Amino acid sequence: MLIKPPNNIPSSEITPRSVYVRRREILRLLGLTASAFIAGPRRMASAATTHGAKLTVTSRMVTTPDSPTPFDAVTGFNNFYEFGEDKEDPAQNSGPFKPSPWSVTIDGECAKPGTYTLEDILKPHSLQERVYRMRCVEGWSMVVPWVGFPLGDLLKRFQPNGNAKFIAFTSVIRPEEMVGQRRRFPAILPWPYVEGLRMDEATHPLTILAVGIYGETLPNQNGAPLRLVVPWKYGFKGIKSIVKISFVRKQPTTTWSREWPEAYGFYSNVNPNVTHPRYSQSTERRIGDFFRRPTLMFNGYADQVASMYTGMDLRRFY
Ligand SMILES: Nc1nc2c(c(=O)[nH]1)N[C@H]1C(S)=C(S)[C@@H](COP(=O)(O)O)O[C@H]1N2
Ligand SMILES: [Mo]
Repeated sequence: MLIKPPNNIPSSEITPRSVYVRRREILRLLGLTASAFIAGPRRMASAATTHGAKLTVTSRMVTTPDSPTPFDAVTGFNNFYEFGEDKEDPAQNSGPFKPSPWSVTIDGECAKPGTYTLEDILKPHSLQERVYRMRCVEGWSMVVPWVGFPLGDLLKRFQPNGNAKFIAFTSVIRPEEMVGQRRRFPAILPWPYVEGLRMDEATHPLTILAVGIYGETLPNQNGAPLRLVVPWKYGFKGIKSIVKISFVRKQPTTTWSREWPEAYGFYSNVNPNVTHPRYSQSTERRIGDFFRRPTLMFNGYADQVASMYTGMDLRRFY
């Protein structure tokens, strides 16, 4: 059971999340940025990530002329609150997590619901490399060479019916292996982490399930063994360590819109024109760069995805 503090504790006695977050922002603004961390010897030592098994990749799609963010940054600077709130926590704390064996439950509005082993989930799909720009709502961005396959190809196999309008995703709950899930009073987030996509977004050819980065199986901190990647949306839509994929009728709840609905909507499309109460969305800092660069509409993927949102007020449906 998740126990939250009663609402009548005076706010002076508890540290609101915004204060924790602000403290980290201040550190970052003081120059303790990811690039600074990664350049430092202490950081190098703690960021050393065990390499995964080599994956066989059959094709490659590069969607940006920018070079990929170095492996040590992609694996050393992460958000994965199940392993803690700070960017270096996932790399440091995810060692005890065991992504194998793994199974995924497919349920809801489809002809073939069931619980499948990861091997069964992956068997019919050939793996592709997809080099995507990624943009976190906090203002940093990366270029990541993912290895995966289109989510739409997987969804088809389970034969969704006409009621399947959205896909809901659920992450694993394993407090024994995930130190961030053991925190109480208050819990870091309500577990499990959940996300969702509209059916057309889920089946868009750019939307992939990833099993690797840099030609190797995913490190734990990046969402082993299976995570979502939707490059025109903010990073938090890319739910990690997925255990359930549900075909649903109604727009599902998502972790961050439940936490702070004014800041995080269901769509969460990268949009420099929609302001966020804490982080600027108009520019971003590519990890490894010194200067910020403008953030592009739909993270630069407008040509491929804008038509899905024709006629929608994207300030209202943020
Ligand atoms: N289960 C789970 N998935 C998650 C998160 C999380 O805390 N828990 N963080 C999200 C956020 S905020 C970001 S920016 C991306 C980061 O993915 P990366 O570490 O592979 O760059 O994962 C997303 N997926
Ligand atoms: Mo994020």
